Amino acid sequence: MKTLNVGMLGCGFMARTHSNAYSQVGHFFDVPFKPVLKCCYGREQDIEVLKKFQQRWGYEEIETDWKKLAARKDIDIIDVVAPNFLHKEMVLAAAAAGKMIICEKPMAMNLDEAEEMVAAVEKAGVANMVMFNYRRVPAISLFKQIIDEGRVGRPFHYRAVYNQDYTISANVPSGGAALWRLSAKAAGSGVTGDLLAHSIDTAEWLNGPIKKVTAYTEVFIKERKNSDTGEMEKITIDDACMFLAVFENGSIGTFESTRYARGRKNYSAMEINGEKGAIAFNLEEPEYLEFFRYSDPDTGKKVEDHLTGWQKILVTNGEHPYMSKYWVPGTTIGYEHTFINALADFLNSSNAGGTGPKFEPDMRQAMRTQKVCDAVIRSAKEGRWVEV
Ligand code: SOE
Repeated sequence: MKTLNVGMLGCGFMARTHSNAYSQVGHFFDVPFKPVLKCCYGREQDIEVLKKFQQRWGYEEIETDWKKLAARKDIDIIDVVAPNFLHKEMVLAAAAAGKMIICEKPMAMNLDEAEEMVAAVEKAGVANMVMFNYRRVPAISLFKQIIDEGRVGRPFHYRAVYNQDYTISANVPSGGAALWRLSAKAAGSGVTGDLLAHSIDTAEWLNGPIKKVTAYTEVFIKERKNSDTGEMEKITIDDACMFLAVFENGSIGTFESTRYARGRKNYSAMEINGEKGAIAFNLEEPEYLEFFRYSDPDTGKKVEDHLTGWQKILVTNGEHPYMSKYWVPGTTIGYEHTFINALADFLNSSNAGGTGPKFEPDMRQAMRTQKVCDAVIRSAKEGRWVEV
């Protein structure tokens, strides 16, 4: 089996999720590569964190200059898990060096950057993907399967919520290794790029392209202490964002995201309501999918009245997406498995030279989400509907 030498550009939270996926993928899936955790990158000032990360995950080497790592001849795949403002530069360098590329979401700070990245990977002809891991939650994959089987029929409504609560205190600083997500210079946008990007990716995957949006954003805490500089910094990213959407298929949607929803930690939920049925999911109970069957997709015959109601499906059977790769029916898997599933699909895909189907989303497809995010931010700024 071919080895796949991994160069990890980052050593924070997302680097942990991706490193775990490389370590685990061969335990559960047949993949044509044997990943080797070759080298991980971190900034010179984070050297102790980097060393600890290396030891914990078993990387052979460390590097404090990511450009050197991206150019190394013995590296096969570059994994971009650094703060958003570095994604473009890192992807461009990895593409120029002919590496396969995995990039965390949001792929870029804005659409212009995303376009440059797509041009670079396509010119270099390198396999690439953006890590929208939630598509690979088995219950969300089943959500898609049920829609594709025609069991929802004509869709009328789509709604998505992605809420957290970790920035409510004014004492939470911005910047630094952990909280760069609050700083516009490092993150580009707030909840729109960080959380709604997930909701938008899933929504367009399930319900097709969004045609136009109208948005409202809010910044609740206007200034925070930057932990890198020690100075107070003006907060300009969106702390909260709500938008209305019209889909190409004629259905209409609502999207809400905030980091000020007291009690909500990583609450991502979505629901679709159609003529023949409805489906609902929430990430706080990720092993369940709720399905409301109104009528048979083939005959159009309505379900008997006394049997009508929401069905809560425990998505752990071998016939459910991904589940045959894990344990036995009734036993659950978790957050980390969504990254393993995504990596397995990527390594087996035709993009990576495998025999499996084309991997989605690659950077070209993920650029759609960037386009919608940009339209949302523009709409909020200009107070009007924006076509995507
Ligand atoms: C933010 O807190 C965050 O870590 C996101 O950046 C991830 O994409 C999301 O999956 C979990 O929450």
